Amino acid sequence: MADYTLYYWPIPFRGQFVRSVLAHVHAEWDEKTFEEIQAMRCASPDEQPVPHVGPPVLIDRAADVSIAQTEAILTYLGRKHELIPGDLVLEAFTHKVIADANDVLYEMTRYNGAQMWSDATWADYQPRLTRWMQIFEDTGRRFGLTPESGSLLGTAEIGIADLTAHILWGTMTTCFPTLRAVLDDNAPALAGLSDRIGALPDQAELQRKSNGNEWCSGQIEASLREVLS
Ligand SMILES: N[C@@H](CCC(=O)N[C@@H](CS)C(=O)NCC(=O)O)C(=O)O
Repeated sequence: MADYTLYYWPIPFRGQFVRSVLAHVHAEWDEKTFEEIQAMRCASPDEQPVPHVGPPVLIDRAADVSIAQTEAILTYLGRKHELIPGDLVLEAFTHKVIADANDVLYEMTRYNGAQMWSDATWADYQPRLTRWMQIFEDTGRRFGLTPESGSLLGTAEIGIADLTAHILWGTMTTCFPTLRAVLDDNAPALAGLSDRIGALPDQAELQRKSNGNEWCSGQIEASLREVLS
């Protein structure tokens, strides 16, 4: 029996943050089919293993517990597998990094696909996107991160904050290669960290298994590709 079961669409986006941690701790997990995810998403809350609106949902089989919301799942895995520093401030910073990442996803998908990108709105957004990159960069720099070495929060080992930063920026710039130069210009230490994590065998294997260059899928991804072309 697998250690975990993940309900998430067969794309990276929010699910990849969870997969990245599972791969990092060498957990075994299985993933539900599109139809199974859809059925659970549409079930009435009192019939769901954990009441939720959208995936990811993670089931920890041994503990017989189901968790929804990306941040809650990452926190759970982080605590369970000792990937969140015990220090109160660094723990708070870990939550901040996850929340920042979720804000970036929300903005990049124009509020979970509620609106589509146009050339004008994409151009208007550029200062804010580069500011997000600089926010991650400056967070790392304050904890000693350089393009060649270090971690986002200055920990000796890679933790949830590092994996989150890597999946956010590394996956995004792999799926949309024209954004890589923007990342290099605005956040070279962050880019270096993401590359180092991406080169780890488990993370490289996860990336290889990804569904081509798809990121968030659907009309919003098409609209992103349009403005980036
Ligand atoms: N805040 C939630 C957002 C969950 C969410 O929006 N999931 C998307 C996929 S990334 C979904 O399929 N939502 C279906 C829906 O909102 O009906 C989280 O971070 O997990």
